[in-house]
Amino acid sequence: SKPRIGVLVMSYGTPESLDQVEAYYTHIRRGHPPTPEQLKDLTDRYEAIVGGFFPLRENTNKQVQGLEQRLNADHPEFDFVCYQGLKHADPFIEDGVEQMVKDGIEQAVGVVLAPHYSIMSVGGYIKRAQEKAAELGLPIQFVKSYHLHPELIEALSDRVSETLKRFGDTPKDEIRVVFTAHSLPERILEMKDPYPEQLLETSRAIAAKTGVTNWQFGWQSAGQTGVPWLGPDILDVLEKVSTEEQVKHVLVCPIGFVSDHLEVLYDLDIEAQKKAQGLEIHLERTPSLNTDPLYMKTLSDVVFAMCGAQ
Ligand code: FEC
Repeated sequence: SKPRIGVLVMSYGTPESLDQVEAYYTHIRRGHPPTPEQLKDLTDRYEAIVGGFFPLRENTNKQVQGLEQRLNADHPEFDFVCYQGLKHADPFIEDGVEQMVKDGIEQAVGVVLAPHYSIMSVGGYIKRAQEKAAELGLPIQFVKSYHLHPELIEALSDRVSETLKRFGDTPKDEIRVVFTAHSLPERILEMKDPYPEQLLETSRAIAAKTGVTNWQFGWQSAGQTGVPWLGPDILDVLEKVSTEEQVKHVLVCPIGFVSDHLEVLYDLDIEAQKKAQGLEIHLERTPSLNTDPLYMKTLSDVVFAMCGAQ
């Protein structure tokens, strides 16, 4: 029979229903329950987004299925079985590892549905999976980042080029392209974290491939934790380019995210859109990757590359 390889596909996770938002939020806050105001604020944001309350769950399910199909089609000499492991919701990362062991998996690869490595993001997923796998004696290798994979750059560049067409006759150099990703606390800079530089590398690669010269990077979705987070925030970017440079057209491309979820559907499509309207900016956003075949190919490649590593 063919060698069987377990693939732990890790992603952020989302609540399954509105009454689970509190438990989810408490988990994100490392066991500290939110105040009633914080909980209401988050619940309101979930209620405001289109495409159902928790599109991330369905999108992640589809990505995991898509990756499994793609891996088995690309490498028929192996039997790939994908398992989900979520950071803040059921099934948790540890559950996914445990399930692999229960199913008799003896060789595994872990990958995160986020292209850029930070010790605070992808590093956290890997640490938890590694610890559980070590406890259960499962050999596992990890993909750390894939932010310059040619198929990923192609998929994102296609989206930028396509979405630029929504600005009609506006000359390309009058449209400011803003690449964004989730902000993190500023202390990652002291840790020499690769996250900011990897994000700039992705941005430069897309700009080069699409011939976009009028671009910049901006952060989004910073938390309110009482410590400084990386900036400038996208809302401040909009304000600044409007008042200081009279920019009237902005295309946001959230390169740090691969799926439709709260941070895209609320933070960009509702919050940033409202800010742009107030400034009379025409704002568009590139569509999320979701199960784009080029993204599935990217994941299949980087997972397969780690199979030889053990
Ligand atoms: O659609 C959904 O249900 C979930 C959307 C979602 C994604 C996501 C991705 C990232 N986060 C990252 C870092 C942090 C840090 C904190 C933090 C807090 C939240 C809260 C919600 C939330 N995040 Fe998230 N994140 C998503 C959702 N995130 C909700 C809590 C309320 C709020 O602050 O808005 C701060 C934790 C703390 O309080 O100490 C840090 C990073 C990513 C991108 C990489 C990845 O996907 O893992 C980094 C999707």
